[in-house]
Amino acid sequence: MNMKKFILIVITFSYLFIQTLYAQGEIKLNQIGFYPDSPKIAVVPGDMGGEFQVIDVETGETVYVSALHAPKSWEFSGEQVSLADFSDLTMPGRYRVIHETAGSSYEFEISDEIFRELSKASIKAYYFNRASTELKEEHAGIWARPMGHPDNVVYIHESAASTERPEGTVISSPKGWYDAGDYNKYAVNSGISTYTLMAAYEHFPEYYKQLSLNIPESENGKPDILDEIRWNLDWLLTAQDPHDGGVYHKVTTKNFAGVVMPHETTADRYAVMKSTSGTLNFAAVMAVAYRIYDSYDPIFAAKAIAAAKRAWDWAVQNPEQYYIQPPDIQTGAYGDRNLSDEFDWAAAELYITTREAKYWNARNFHEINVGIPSWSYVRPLAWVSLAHHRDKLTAASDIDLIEQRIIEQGDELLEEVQRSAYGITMGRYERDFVWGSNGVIGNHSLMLLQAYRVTGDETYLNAARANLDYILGRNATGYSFVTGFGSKPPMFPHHRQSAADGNVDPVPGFVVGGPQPGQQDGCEYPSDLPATTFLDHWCSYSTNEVAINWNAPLVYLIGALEFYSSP
Ligand SMILES: [Ca+2]
Ligand SMILES: [Ca+2]
Ligand SMILES: [Ca+2]
Repeated sequence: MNMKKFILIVITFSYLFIQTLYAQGEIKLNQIGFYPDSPKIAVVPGDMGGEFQVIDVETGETVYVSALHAPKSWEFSGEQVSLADFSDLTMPGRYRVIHETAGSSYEFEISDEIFRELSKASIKAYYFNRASTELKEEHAGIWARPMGHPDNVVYIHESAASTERPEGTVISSPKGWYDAGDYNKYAVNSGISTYTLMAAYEHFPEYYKQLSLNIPESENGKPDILDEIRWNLDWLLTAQDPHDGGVYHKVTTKNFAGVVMPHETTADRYAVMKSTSGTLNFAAVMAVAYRIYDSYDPIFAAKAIAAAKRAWDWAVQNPEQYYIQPPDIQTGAYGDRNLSDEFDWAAAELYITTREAKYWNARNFHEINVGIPSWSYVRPLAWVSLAHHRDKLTAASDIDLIEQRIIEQGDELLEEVQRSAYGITMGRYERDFVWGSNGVIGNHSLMLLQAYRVTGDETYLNAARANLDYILGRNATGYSFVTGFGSKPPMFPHHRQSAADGNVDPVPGFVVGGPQPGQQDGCEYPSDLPATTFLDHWCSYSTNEVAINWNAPLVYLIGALEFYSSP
């Protein structure tokens, strides 16, 4: 036996020894890894104390040893945990964290561009959810599928009937993204989702201009993220009634489809009720679209801003047309009885784009706070856009106010990071562990990143990085919550295509809803606690569904980290 072979065998054995001695995944960390210069934290369960080691998995050598932090308890998972901080380890490579009593983490990597593939996949998830098109193998690989929902025949529902478009009128409303695990299209949830992707581009255009997603538009010379967003904007434009500017709340079947592929559903599709909430979301998004698309497609951009103004005018005329689910429609309602935040957001975007003081003056920005964005609470998005454009606004606005609001929100979130046993923001607000909790932490991160952008203080950036660590494995469930990424990703998301396609691996790049104690689906859960009530099962639509509004802040977060961490 030559020496080389001998060494290889020794390495293999020591590696296998490490693998068998320590249960993998007991120590929780980001299962993809870390940038060389970013903080690196693992969470060790229990209160055993002592030292932890970082092992190079190729050589089997211990490359870092340090003491665990003092244990803290985390009420959301009913655990005591200690943080293991190995931020000083900056050498690129593949590693594992071990502790002699607690066990081992999964393997992870330290590298530049560590989240580049995840960044692409999180955007490409939208491509996989495109309505009205075939997904070809050259773009979709094993997830190729025939076209579903052409939506060139959509009936005006009784609730949406008008003089010009009586009940049963046929309109064409193709394209758009399927909202979630289901196959319907909702103006309200499209609002925050499409906005957040556009904000990612608006804030980091240099990063996205070079990011190729291998989608059908990859060779057209325009940024692929803009091509992907456009697929939904094209649909959204068709959801506006050209006769009055009001926007249909949704394009939907009457009931949810079974567990079938898109092309296997044939139920009629309806445009349902114009709503103030849908119309204001539309106004905000189309106002942003003008800014994003004007240099690539000025004709489209002009159409978008004109549509935004008409939508705003309709909403001002119809300020309380709250969505009411008609008795024969069973799909998602996205009902919202407080539209002051939608008015604030649409006003802010129209003001930024048009520079007309009347939009700023339509609302009282000095009297409103920030908060965390969600589909029903979009006021923070106004502050995000105002902060990005603050140096170019007219005298009508107030730069100091905008910066102050963003920093206050960032500081509120940092307080929780310092208190938290897991070193993250989850738990700051009573409703953090709610349906779509992974969207919540994504939106916490979005707001932290705005505070970083305003101040340059890396404490905010590092808190956002910690939140991504949570999504990718540094959490009490031990899962990486993104399909296709990490050592223990969800395999059975509540996503009809993934469940019906015959592939073992689910469609990649989707973050699942995440833990929350509601158990609205009646599945059998291993826990009742907020941070551990999670089930990787089709049954669990309350913790394991996917949705366009949960992926969007993840896209933003990863893109921002890749942008700021470029060497
Ligand atoms: Ca392109
Ligand atoms: Ca609202
Ligand atoms: Ca499958």
